[in-house]
Amino acid sequence: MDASNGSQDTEQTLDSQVKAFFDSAPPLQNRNDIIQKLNHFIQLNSLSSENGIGKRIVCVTSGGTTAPLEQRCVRYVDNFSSGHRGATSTEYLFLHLLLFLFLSMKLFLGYLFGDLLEGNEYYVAGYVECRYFLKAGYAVIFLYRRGSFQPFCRSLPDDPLLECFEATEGLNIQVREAYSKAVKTAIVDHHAAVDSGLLLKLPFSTIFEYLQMLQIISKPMKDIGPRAMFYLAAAVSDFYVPWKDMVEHKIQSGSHILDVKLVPVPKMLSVLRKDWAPLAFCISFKLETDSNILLNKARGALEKYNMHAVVANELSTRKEQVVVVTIDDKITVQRDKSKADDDVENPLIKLLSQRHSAYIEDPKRMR
Ligand code: PAZ
Repeated sequence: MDASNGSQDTEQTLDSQVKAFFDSAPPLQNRNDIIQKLNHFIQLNSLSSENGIGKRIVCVTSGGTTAPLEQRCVRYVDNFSSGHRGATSTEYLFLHLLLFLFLSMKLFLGYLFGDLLEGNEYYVAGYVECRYFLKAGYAVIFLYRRGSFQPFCRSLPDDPLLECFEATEGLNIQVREAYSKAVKTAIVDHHAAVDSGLLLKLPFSTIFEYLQMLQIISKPMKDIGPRAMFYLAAAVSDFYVPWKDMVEHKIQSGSHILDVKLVPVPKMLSVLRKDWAPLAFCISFKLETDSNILLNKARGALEKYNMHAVVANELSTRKEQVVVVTIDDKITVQRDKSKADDDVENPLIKLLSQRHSAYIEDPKRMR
């Protein structure tokens, strides 16, 4: 068999594995609702631009998928991911945007009260800055694991309702002083992002839900070409029990051995890149616990799935440092340790959004 036949066979195997996965997956309960919200979101953000081209839209995936062991699921295989990476990255994707809104206001005021303020200079400066931040701003589809970290809510304690609020003597509810800043940020920034149509949050739990939703999202994302970005930080199950092989009822504890056969999840990153949204800018993540193999594995994923970049991270240092692996670069990105509240996602998003800009200008140059 020659090499081309070999790769055709592999593609056919992958295609049939993908088909088998989706054919046997339990249908998404709120499929139509998701499609409707998504289309509305993408339409809104595709139109809203000063040059008529539309905003960049990123799908951030966050948290871990579960692999159920029973159809009426009581037990499942899970992984450690907290969703911190996805939630934090989303905030930094917006940071540019909040600045943009601020500058828009400045622009508007400059226009109205140009003479009273600093005249045309003020207006022109605002306009130039606006254009810059419009370029950097993203609308975000946040595909997240139910119960994982949420954008703008990272500083809240584990049990926010009970820990952040207290009853006064008159039985009114008030925010505890210690949490007033965190609560204000969570409410104001989160609602501002959602209400202005710039943040769409879609929750998943199982690997079946996650992959069906990713496929649904990629359809309208395909239409916006290189302005679409996938930032795939979710920890996706490598193995699962196909729905048709799964027992219906709770597995009984009588036997000494739990005999469950898990099979590999089809490699959807290839399908996303090749078929679902071939022009989108695609970033995947690679996590390892052994730093000696991390960069080779990341490089392998970059080539195998034809990603534009793979972010390599090691479990114990993942909040301090990551390495962005591209076809011709390995860039170490670190949190600014001199600032207590800096996150590694701050320089990471800056770098990736610059790379995305270069890609939009010339998609062929970057692959
Ligand atoms: O969710 P979190 O902040 O606790 O961890 C983030 C992460 C390590 C899951 C992410 O950076 C990552 O590497 N995701 C891909 C994991 C993988 O499948 O290799």
